[in-house]
Amino acid sequence: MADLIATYYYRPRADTTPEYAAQALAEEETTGTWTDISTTTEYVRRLDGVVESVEPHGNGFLTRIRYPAEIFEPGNIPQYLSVFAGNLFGLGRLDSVRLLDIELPDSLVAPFPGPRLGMEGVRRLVGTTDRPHVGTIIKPKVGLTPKDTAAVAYQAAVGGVDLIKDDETLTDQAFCPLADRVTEVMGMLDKARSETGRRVLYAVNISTRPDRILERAQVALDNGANMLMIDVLTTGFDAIRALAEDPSVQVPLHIHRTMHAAMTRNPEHGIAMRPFARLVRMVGGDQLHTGTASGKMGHVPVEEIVGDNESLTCKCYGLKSVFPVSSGGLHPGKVAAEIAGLGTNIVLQAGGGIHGHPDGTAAGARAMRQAVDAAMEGIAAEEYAKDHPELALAIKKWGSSAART
Ligand code: CAP
Ligand code: MG
Repeated sequence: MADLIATYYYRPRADTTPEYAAQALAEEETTGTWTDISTTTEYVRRLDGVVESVEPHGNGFLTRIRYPAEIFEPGNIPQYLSVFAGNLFGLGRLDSVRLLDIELPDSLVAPFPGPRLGMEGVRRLVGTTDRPHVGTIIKPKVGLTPKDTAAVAYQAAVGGVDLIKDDETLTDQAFCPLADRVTEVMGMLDKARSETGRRVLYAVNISTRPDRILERAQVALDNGANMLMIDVLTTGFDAIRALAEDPSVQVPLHIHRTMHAAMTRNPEHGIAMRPFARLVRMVGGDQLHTGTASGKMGHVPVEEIVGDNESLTCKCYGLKSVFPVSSGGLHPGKVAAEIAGLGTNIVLQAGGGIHGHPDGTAAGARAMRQAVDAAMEGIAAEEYAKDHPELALAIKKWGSSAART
């Protein structure tokens, strides 16, 4: 397949047939416009978008549009997005339209680096083979000093997390300068490692203007960072690419997707997570948030998240896998539901679900690890909690159910 196929769900305007609407979409994104024009010379026709199919689906229709590969500038993601995720969302002929997925030809993926470490590389760094990783987010989201941030990180590390991350709104504010934060946190993680023997990754949020992302990454790395975090939708796909392609950046990249729900949440209109997941894998993210089976932002069906995660881990384009991250409203009582829904190749992250534990952060981390151990051994959490007090206290506070938060 040499061309790019995009799949859309859509509802045509009342006065428009589904076929006409699909054709209007294909023309708008390739060689046409709202009316016929006299300037389209015959040789341009090779770039026409083609409606491959239209079929009823739910309240509307599905269409697959073939975009000739030649219309794309290889390696230029802003231009790719302008084609398959551009003007079409505003077309009046469609009452609603949602980009569901993109199938790219090898020629349009080849220019991209893909993940440097990938899921397998992150597992090797931490020393795991098949269990889910447990992560936490420093909470409160913003406000702590570097030293207090490090103190929270230390408690999470000795409690057993594999990963600690900044929250999506913490970057390099005056109340917690990035360089100081990295120095303090890494110092405390070294202390934890001397006591536990375990390496814990700390994803420092370096999100900033793309032309300064490498400079900020260097500041983090110079202060000992062993992982970098980028908010992909607010920072840009090519900021990740710049890091993945730079030989001085040899640490894994944790990709947060804040702002995604403005596009992914509405099942009738917007952009599903899957196209974003495919682009993040291409530009080199090693881990990516894709949602929870049972958490607080549960607006996407679990089977859709499973498919999104498969787009991160499938053997395709010769790219390494990306570690899917399940995060948002999770706590130890939800671990079994997450694993049942999303499997074990997952990073289970809990912020409030660790720092809100009645006995504090370290106990919250222990409770998460105990919940993972229970699920991996096929033992119900309530049963396992009978001789694991930290898990018992978490279940007493938050319960243990698959019901979304
Ligand atoms: C979770 C979180 C994450 C969201 C991201 C938050 O904290 O730190 O950013 O989960 O959502 O700020 O809400 P809690 P997604 O564990 O305390 O909920 O992964 O869907 O992008
Ligand atoms: Mg957050």
